[in-house]
Amino acid sequence: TQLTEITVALAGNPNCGKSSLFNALTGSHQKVGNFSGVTIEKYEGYVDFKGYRIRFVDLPGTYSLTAYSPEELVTRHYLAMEHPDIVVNVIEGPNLERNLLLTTQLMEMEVELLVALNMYDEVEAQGMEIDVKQLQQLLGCHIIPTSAKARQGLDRLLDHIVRVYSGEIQIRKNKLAFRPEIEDAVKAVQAEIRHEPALDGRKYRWMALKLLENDREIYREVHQSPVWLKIERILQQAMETTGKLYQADPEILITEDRHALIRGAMEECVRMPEARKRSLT
Ligand code: GDP
Ligand code: K
Repeated sequence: TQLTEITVALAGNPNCGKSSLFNALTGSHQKVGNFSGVTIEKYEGYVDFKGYRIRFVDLPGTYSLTAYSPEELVTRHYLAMEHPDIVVNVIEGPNLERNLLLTTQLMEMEVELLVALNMYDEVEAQGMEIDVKQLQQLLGCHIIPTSAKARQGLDRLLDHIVRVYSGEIQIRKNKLAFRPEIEDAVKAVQAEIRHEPALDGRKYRWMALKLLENDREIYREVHQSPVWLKIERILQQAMETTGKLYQADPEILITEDRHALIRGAMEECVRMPEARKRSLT
């Protein structure tokens, strides 16, 4: 019998335990190739689970999704163009705060997101307390504590992948909302991108956001299109508005708003052990 296939991309910071998790999940069913056009290795593997063949693609480790490194470009290109069914964001639990920067950017890409809160054994060993339920609410995605090393949480992760794919479980998706002046500009640019037939089916909101961040790769894609003149005017206008109100460009404010969400999440959902609190001050 033919199994239904689910394609799952693994995304995470370097050293979050992504390849350990990939190995633990796929065992011997692996092959290695290259991402198209670059020398970055592409590990793929699968596991059969509850009547599905779950195919994993291990994306390069990245801290962010800007256009500044080949790893980041490969990762976001894969997410924007290959449309995996689900993205599992592997997070290094003990370094939650730093890892959440990538999470916010995956939220912006509006992918079907699951979080594997990895190295949960270390989280517990350090006495760090994470309110997983509350964090789920804030991020708008399911979070499954895992330990790739101790092979814990793996079946639960696979089970969530199947249930999210089949629509059995859903969670209100949180669009990361930026301050109103940014949101207004995003909406205006997004509407222009939508009018461009050459960009049909693309992630309009994400591209708009990237243009506000002066992303050179998305700029290269859009600047020769007939809608560019209008977009350029909107971007100019946004710069003037935020300059007056905040003495800063949209690019800076977008970064600030991401960090504000992360700070809020850390304050609401995480209690550090006394020893680590002391070492941070
Ligand atoms: P990658 O760079 O994200 O692929 O990370 P690796 O899979 O290479 O893991 C980085 C390090 O973390 C290795 O030393 C792993 O053995 C270790 N590691 C991975 N997962 C876990 C885990 O769940 N718990 C603990 N304690 N260590 C882990
Ligand atoms: K590695």
